[in-house]
Amino acid sequence: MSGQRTIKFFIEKREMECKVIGEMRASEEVCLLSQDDNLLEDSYYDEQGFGVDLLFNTEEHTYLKDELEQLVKNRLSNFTSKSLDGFQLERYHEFITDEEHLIFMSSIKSCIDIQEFPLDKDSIPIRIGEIINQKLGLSCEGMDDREFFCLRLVRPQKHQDCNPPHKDIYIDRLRNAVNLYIPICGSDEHSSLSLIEGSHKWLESETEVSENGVEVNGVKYSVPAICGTKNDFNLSRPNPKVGEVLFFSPYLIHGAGYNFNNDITRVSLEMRLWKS
Ligand SMILES: O=C(O)CCC(=O)C(=O)O
Ligand SMILES: [Fe+2]
Repeated sequence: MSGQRTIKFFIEKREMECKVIGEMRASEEVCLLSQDDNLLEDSYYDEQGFGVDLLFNTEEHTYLKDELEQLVKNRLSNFTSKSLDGFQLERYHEFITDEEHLIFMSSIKSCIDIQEFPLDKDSIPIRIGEIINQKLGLSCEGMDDREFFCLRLVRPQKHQDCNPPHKDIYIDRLRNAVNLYIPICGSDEHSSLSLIEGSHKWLESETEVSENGVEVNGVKYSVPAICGTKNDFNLSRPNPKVGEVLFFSPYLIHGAGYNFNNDITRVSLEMRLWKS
């Protein structure tokens, strides 16, 4: 099926609509997770597909935020026409126009080299590995062992800043991993990443999936969108607090982390770990 249509789902009981333009693809009666590494299988979190736990103390979090603020400010100076005096991450949306934001985001889409990560990068796979009982690392063969982290800046009330509900694993190189969502600022019950508990174990035939390159609310995405489910299409927001991490299976339906706040940008880090 092709053409334009409106998909509907709920985020914490709030009804959302997205305009989707693109082809749908056939889906099989198979659970993709059962063919790959399930990094949560030896943990308490296997059934729900995600968990929240402590990652940084207050001092580490403050340092991380300050350093990322400086990193964004330095990079932003090449993209925005506005003065960056008094720049703060949570006020990012005041320092950039719509057009400049989309260009800036596509410039950091391929993510930032791990050398620029402000804290000890190796402590992260160790800590998550302890929680889920795995030996983990930041590098993956499918990515030429390149190690990186990604930054997400989601402006308030701008629905084009967010990806639609999706599973990362439709992109081959993102399979076999565990994903991390690390809140930096502005991440709360109205803006943090949403997901469908347990959906990592659904059969493909239980969802309606678009082809790659689908357009959602006027923006093209490289990852296919989940456009419908046979089960309830209800997403929830686990809402990790400052200093915590949300770790989740990339086979889980997630995304649609719209920022419903009025005046604060949500900034979060995205990292992926694989078996090492
Ligand atoms: O933070 C978001 O809104 C999206 C994150 C995401 O899709 C991911 O980490 O794979
Ligand atoms: Fe994702």
